Amino acid sequence: MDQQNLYRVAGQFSLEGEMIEAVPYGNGHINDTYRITCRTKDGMRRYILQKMNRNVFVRPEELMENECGVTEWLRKKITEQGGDALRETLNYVPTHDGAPYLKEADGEYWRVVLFIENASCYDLVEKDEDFYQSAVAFGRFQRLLADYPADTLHETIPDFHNTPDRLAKFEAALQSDVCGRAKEIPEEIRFVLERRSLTHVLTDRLQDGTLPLRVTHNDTKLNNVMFDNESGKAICVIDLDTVMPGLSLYDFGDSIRFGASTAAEDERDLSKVSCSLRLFELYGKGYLEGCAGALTDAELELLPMGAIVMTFECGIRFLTDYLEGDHYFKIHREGHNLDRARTQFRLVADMEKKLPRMKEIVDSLR
Ligand code: ADP
Ligand code: GN1
Ligand code: MG
Repeated sequence: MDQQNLYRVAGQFSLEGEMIEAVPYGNGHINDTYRITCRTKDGMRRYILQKMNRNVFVRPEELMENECGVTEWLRKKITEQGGDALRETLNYVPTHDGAPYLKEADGEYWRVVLFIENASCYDLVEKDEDFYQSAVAFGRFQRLLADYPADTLHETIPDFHNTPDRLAKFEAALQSDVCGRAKEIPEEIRFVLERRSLTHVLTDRLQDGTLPLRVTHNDTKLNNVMFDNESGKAICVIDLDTVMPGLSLYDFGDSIRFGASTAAEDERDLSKVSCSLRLFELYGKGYLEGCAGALTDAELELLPMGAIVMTFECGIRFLTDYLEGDHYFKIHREGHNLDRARTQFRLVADMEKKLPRMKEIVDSLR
């Protein structure tokens, strides 16, 4: 997107001051994100401008209805508890017409949020303490939304964490093999098919009522939380596109998948990839604290399985996208989704070995 167009789009929102810069920003896999800088009378004002991914979110109006509802709720609770709602949740900036998002003539949808200043986002755990802080933040996020009217939330991506459905989609992609890539990846295919039964572990327990449905974030990777540069505390959970009814195990599991890995999600040297039990324990401790006693015995028991299933599911999704020609996740190199799938499967295999130890750790935290 060229600068002129970015300026034109951003100019339709109620920004303060004169726009002086628009640059691509962040490492998200889904939306097109830009940082906008404006010069004001007394300094600078920055914003995040995002083009919502229409391929992923087919009903952006519903997406924004969810996000406005959830952030309004959070703003109220944060303020009541003496927090700073301008930094501790997302704040949407309206268009000049007072709308929370912009629909362009070409059918694209855009939104603007206040840039959270003096805060950072991490793609890898640099300090153990950060991972612990992110756990407290995601646990607290869930607690703040515990009494949110879940029936008002739209399902922004149907079957998002329906792992058996993810497997079915993988099998369909394998069958069609539109890019002729299946022949290159026999080992990865075998890895998935050998573990079919794993996909049911959480959904079966949801269906039989063992696990409670909650309002969850559903995309709890480390770079979806912002840390205050001064206090080091995780202050704001971002990327609210997938806030929907779900399982606490989705949130816990996805955080472990991304943050407790000893390597990046797209690391090519698989010998570097493993699940750190130290980070698993740290996250578990923070998450239980953040949830403040809300988790049931059944949820606690299944936390380690949650990590395995979510990692497996994510690997299946990356591999499906690879087979289908990389049209879901943004890629930055040839074979990027395959590399990502391989790290996830390496993690699954490692977690399977470490499962008894992971269970002991959770028991020690209860
Ligand atoms: P995606 O769905 O593509 O992951 P995100 O909403 O997570 O998009 O945004 C991508 C990145 O942009 C984040 O990882 C973060 O680095 C940055 N970002 C998003 N919102 C803000 C914000 N309000 N303030 C500062 N940085 C932000
Ligand atoms: C995507 O949007 P982002 O980059 O935070 C994806 C997650 C995956 C993740 C893998 C809406 O997250 O589900 O787990 O990539 N988000 C969506 O890194 O599909
Ligand atoms: Mg994100």
